[in-house]
Amino acid sequence: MVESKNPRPLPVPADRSSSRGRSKFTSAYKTDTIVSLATPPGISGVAVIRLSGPESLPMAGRLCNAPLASQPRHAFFTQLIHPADQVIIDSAIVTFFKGPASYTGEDVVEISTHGGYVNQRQVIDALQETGARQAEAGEFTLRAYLNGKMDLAEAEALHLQILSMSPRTQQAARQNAGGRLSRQIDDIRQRLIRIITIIEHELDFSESEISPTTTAEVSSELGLALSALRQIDATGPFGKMLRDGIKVVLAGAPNAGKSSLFNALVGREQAIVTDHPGTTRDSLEGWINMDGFPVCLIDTAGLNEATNPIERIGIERSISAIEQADIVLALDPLDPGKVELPALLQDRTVIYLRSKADEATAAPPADTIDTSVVTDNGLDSLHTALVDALRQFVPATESAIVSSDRQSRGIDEALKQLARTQTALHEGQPYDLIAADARIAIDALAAVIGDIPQEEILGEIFGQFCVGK
Ligand SMILES: Nc1nc2c(ncn2[C@@H]2O[C@H](COP(=O)(O)OP(=O)(O)OP(=O)(O)O)[C@@H](O)[C@H]2O)c(=O)[nH]1
Ligand SMILES: [Mg+2]
Repeated sequence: MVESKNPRPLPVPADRSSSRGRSKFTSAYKTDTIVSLATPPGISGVAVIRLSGPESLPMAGRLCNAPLASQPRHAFFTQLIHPADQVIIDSAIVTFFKGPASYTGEDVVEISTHGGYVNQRQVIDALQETGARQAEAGEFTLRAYLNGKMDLAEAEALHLQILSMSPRTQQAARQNAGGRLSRQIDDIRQRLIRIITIIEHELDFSESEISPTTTAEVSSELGLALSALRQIDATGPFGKMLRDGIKVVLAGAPNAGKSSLFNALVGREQAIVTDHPGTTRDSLEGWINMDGFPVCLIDTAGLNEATNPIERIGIERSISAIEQADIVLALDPLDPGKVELPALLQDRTVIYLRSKADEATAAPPADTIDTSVVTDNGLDSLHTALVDALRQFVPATESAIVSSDRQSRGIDEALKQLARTQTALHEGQPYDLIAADARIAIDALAAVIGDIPQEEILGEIFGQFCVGK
């Protein structure tokens, strides 16, 4: 995956007076060898157990007699024998990765045993009896980060890649896990460092006189940095959609056929359908993969003048779901243009569907798609319209896609500082102040990549990983 970079300084707590969480990232690090199941627990063909740390090799060596050290990265077939009672636990394929050429940068041993609940547990228990400690969530990747095998943006992308439920999310995450976002951020950072160098060079010659050439050069570099960063920042909303799903909400009067269409789109009878108006009381979510996009489809209670309190709450929920929608499907068997959508929708995409088209007698109103779940008529056209609408969210830029809220916050902070730097430059403020603003932006970008590790941030990121990663 990532070529080995320099090890990082150990993280500092944001609040240096606090020792909360310190042991996890500092004192325990490198002094012990950790073990965990790297595959999901349960019935499976194979289970992979991973050991990382200075004692990995001797610990694994106590369970098997394969000459692991003689040939790193070689898969040895061996019996696993419990060191205490010499009972055979299982046969396994064991591979040794000599640090730093390993996932964590430390000595790593991977043991592939037969799957199931008992085998892997017995192997892990035996390794713990030899002194290995159960790894905490994300601890292998934390060590990889601390050993400079990947930066924070790459670690977050890797997490997203593992969690991704749609090909497009996986693709964006994989590119960032390979360092795409980090490289783009680093290019901008280098540009800002160049600005500071130009300024400092100028200040060496004159404390007061700044040549127009220098101002023009700084302004041009700053402009390029700003536009590159704005392009990355603009991918934030799409990145969020890839992570959280693109919300497509079905809206319309009671009995319009919303739940029937919801079921047709999710491919199962998830929502209750009856001919009784007001069947759906609560909003209901179903996930579908459409053209590689993760779509969160939401069925809602029919919009009408509610007469009882339960219905009223349901309708309030419908309105709130419609307001948060990325795309609205407005349904009505007569004229979907008449569906009363909340005023807040602004420029949101609304696709108008004349439902129950199999029962229609008149020609459809303009700009509506005729659909019927009885004949399946129009479902293809709806699919095409939806995919067109989804594709409009893909940013028209070559930029890497921001893959976490934390990254978005850091990029926003850097943008804010750079806008200040630009204003200061145009106002002709002293150059050392301009350089100081640019430095703050550089630090904000460094934090996105994680060059200045902070314990709380590491906890937030790696704590979300599964155990064994
Ligand atoms: N003929 C025909 N009937 C349909 C179609 N879609 C839904 N229906 C019927 O219309 C009635 C209401 O359907 P639902 O899907 O429950 O409608 P809804 O909009 O979810 O209704 P509420 O939950 O009450 O808001 C049911 O009897 C469905 O069988 C369709 O395409 N053609
Ligand atoms: Mg319904």
